[in-house]
Amino acid sequence: MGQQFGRRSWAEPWKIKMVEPLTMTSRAQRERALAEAGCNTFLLRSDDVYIDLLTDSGTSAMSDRQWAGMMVGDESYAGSRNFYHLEAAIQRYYGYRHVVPTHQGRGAEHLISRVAIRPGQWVPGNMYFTTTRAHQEQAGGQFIDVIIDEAHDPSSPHPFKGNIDLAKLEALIAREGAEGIAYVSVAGTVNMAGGQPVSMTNIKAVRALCDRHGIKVYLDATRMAENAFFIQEREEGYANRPIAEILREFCSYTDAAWMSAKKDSLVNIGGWLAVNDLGLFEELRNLVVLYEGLHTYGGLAGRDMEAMAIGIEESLQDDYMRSRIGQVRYLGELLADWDIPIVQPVGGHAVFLDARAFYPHLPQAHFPAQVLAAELYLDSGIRAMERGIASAGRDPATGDHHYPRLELTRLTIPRRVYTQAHMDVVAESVKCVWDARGAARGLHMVYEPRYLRFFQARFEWRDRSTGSRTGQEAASHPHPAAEPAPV
Ligand code: PM9
Repeated sequence: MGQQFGRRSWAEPWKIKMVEPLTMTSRAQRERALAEAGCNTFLLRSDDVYIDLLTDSGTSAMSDRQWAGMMVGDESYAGSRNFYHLEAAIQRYYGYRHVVPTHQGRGAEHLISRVAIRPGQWVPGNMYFTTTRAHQEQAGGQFIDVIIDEAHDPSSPHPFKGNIDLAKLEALIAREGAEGIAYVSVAGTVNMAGGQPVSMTNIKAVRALCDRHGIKVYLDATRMAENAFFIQEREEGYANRPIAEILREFCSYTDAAWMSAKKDSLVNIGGWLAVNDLGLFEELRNLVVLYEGLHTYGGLAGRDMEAMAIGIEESLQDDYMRSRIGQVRYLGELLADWDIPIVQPVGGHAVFLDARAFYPHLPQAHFPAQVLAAELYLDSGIRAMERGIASAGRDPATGDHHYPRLELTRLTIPRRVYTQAHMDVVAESVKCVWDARGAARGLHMVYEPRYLRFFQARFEWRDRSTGSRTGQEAASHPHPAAEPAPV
């Protein structure tokens, strides 16, 4: 008790009004379900999942205010009042002048990539993201990673592992010229690095460098509210500034943003593009009608836009964000206390397990992070996601696998959904899988889709003693490397 004196814990600044039962399954049921899913957690039915940490995307619990907002949806085809509420919220909190709604983040990525990239141009960014890079490549661009080296090291304690390495960016500009660069693609926080933030100092320096060369800076704002929390916590001069103010200042150093509102903004569906340049806006507003819907709904119902407008405001409350990050950190600290290898520092939306450190006996081509997600599901019905070689896909030029330095399994925490007790259960299951790590065997891919393969790929277990594919599996499924998918 003495040790507890003076302690002040955080707690969620809300209480629970409605509950949704979870499904408990037996080990035998999970073995069957995982086999049917080709050992890919994306292919599991959610009814076979106990605690769902696949993603924080579209999985938030909405507030009573958001649900009330759903009831005042204006479903007019054109000029819905909910669009104007959304537009006003984005202008107020993110600070951009013009807004184009889209059905979700990748809808926005598609449009901005088509409009802003000329074939052959480079798109430097602070680590790739799967859908972002896919759209940049589809538009003829070539993504190039200019994040600081520390981001690729799971144990580096750097407080802003999402930062852009200015020397790398400058070298690229010197080599290719400003004309060869479509724009600088900055994401805050950086998903694939472990939800790691970008500092205000860094974005200001990127802005200054790009201004010298006349290059645009575009922001993936998907988890920028969480990024703003880390600036408040870690960067000098920001401790007493509200998250909302920090967010707006950060955005002010960028020319445009795209958003998957399914994350920060606490909604189940939605996205947007926001830009300052009128000419760019007109191009985007024209293109949206071809792919998403009219420029005042962009593939969304009026009620979705209303929930998003309210969610934006709720996502920027300081006490909410403290509990949001606090919950993720709580899980990370439980695991770190047991010396389980995770990406440090713990990021904004997830705890990332270091699958290389779990399974040093498995080569990366045997999909260790996929193995870890499968083992965790088998142990307890908890669903995680692979963020390693399967997610990284193939080089479109050579057809070879990308071999990312980070081979991670993501325990993604939905917002306002699970309790601290759920986090305890998750940590205990990870500990069981950690204790049994020596017995894990690898996987091989038996079906590889052309685009974003991690979503729908199928795997089979390798032979336990030799690590090789079994004769029957090898005969019925050609090795994927023999037939590179033309991404
Ligand atoms: N992120 C995630 O689970 C959902 C799909 S990929 C597994 O992390 C960023 C930084 C994202 C993101 C989606 C998108 C695309 C863009 N940028 O899913 O299309 O993390 O709304 O957004 C996912 P949409």
